Amino acid sequence: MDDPARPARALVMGVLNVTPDSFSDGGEWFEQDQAVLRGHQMILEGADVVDVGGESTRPGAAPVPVAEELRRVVPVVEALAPHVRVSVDTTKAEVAEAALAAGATLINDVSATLWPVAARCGAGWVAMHRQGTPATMQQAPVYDDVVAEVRTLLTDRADRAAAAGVREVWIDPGIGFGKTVAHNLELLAALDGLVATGRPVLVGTSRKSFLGLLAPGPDGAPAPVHDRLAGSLATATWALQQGAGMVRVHDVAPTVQAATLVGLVAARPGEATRGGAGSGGGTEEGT
Ligand code: HH2
Repeated sequence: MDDPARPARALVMGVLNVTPDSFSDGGEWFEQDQAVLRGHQMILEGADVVDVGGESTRPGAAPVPVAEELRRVVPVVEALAPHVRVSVDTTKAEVAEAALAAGATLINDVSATLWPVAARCGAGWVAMHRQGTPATMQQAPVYDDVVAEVRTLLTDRADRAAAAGVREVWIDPGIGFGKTVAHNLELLAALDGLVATGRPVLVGTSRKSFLGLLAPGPDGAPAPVHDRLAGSLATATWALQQGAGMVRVHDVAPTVQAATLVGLVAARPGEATRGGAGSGGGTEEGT
């Protein structure tokens, strides 16, 4: 471990939606000042990347015109980029280009089509898998083999991006994007197969609806969006343990804690059962 104050761990991408209608934080950071403050808060909480988005991708979300998306995203990117790595969550080439010019260095692309922009601008690129568009994607997602189809699409796009000259290419199975609960669970169970492709893997499960459906309250209703932290942390931890290089989350501080723990355990095979000499051992609060 190089720096004991900052142990090696996978990356945490904090979600910053400058939108009125995102599924879990819509309207919370729609004012630019509030968005920038939230970005700084996430930096203090340990976010490695802040992912700025100006268009919701939730099922049924209304499309946002380019000019409006630019208005939402660019000033926030400009304010945060001197302080943290910023990615732009967009499917529009114009918005990606403007955000890169404002200081972003990573395009988070849920359409998996913007690699030419990344190549032209020398930026990193995330290729996410989705079936359909926000208008239709959750109506009746169907796959013969969800794991194989997602892997094939992502490796194909990643290879094209690399051939076009993009040096940093992430792949993301797109949890919740045209997937049933069973599809999401299958993809999470098979994450090691995506990791084995050799591309760095990003996973976003944070607060998503399958977590609510899998954690119903006493009345049988799905857990509401702000009651999904346990599922978000459990699935982020699972993803990291399977070898994901980055998780995309709304709750940065607890995820950084979880990622740090995963990193510490992964770096010390055998130590846990030997009592952890030099690891701090127990504390006065107990073990
Ligand atoms: N999920 C959302 C948006 N962007 N990008 C990647 N790479 N992976 C994801 O899983 C992913 C993503 C949806 O979450 P959120 O941004 O909170 O909601 P909304 O799209 O409603 O703004």
